[in-house]
Amino acid sequence: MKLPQLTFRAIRSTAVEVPTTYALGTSRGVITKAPLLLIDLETQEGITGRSYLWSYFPAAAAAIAQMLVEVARVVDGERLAPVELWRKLSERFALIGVQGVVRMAMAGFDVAAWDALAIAAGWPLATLLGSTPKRVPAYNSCGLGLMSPDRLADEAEKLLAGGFRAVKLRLGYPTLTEDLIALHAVKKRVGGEIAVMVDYNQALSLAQALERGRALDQEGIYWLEEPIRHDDYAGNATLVRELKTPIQIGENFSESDAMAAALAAGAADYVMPDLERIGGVTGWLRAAALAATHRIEMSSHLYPEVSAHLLAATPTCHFLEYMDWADKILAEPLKIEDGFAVAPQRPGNGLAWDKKAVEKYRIA
Ligand code: SMN
Ligand code: MG
Repeated sequence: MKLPQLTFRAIRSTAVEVPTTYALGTSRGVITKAPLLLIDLETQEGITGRSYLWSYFPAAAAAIAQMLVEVARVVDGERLAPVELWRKLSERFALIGVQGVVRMAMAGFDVAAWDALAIAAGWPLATLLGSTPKRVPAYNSCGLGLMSPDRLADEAEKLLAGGFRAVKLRLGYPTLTEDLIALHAVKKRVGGEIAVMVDYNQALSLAQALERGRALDQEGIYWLEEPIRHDDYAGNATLVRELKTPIQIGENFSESDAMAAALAAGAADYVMPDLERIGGVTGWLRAAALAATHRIEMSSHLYPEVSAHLLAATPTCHFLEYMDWADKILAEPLKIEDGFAVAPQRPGNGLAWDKKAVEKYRIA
């Protein structure tokens, strides 16, 4: 078989704002709508690769779209070789810095480029990466924001539909007592067989995290996510040493360099890189190699559709974070079977837009 040779032609992006099924109250604000930038990468050979980026707020989608215009200028007419183009883009953007919207745009480009290559090869992305689409354990992360104990319990029960065996609860109430009330409400309703992860979104000081963490050590939670500033590696290493509960960080790793520094500092028991921050598929593969070398279990953050392929090719695959934010604009949303995510067998990463829905939710 002839290997796919593709040449970059153009990139198009469309911003949509999709209402979320569940409001997600984190310690850092409430999410009720997901602004997504949908990316179509066209090649001269007529194959289109796709990706989407969660842009946090609508104005950022416009900024990323502008950066994609710059990305397209740099890779104009180039052979679609994502690793090589990541290097080229990193060099070109070294002065502004491969951070923030610059890195997000690069990641969106990279994911779409890998998709185009997999489609041209006629293989699912997981297969192109040397694995095969397979069942990946998933936890339902769609809801369980900060709210009253009754509503938490009801929502936790709903989130188990689809056979999920694990859910994630957001904590960071003003007091430890309120954190424990929320946790107990969820655990009582879902029962002891269901794993409960908890996420503080960096709300605590180190002293608070030690105090609340010691209390949570008695509660049998599955992991304690981002209790303190994500980049305080010394502080996180203290928590790893002092607490029984595994410390989970990684959604804020900026490229695999940040993950290497965190692991060198002993700042995590588990890691969960985010596709748009770690550097797309190219960045994910570097992070996966690092996690394998450190024998540390690796989960995903958001982007469940592409992450299902990537985790299938991750030696220390742990959990997929399931979020349904993109379901409303996808022709074929990711399937969950008995609590496992199953990457589709069709060529590419499986992303295709529901054109009618895209028009409905379009903001730019
Ligand atoms: C989170 C981060 C960003 C958006 C929504 C939720 C949270 C998670 O930290 O890990 O799911
Ligand atoms: Mg988190």
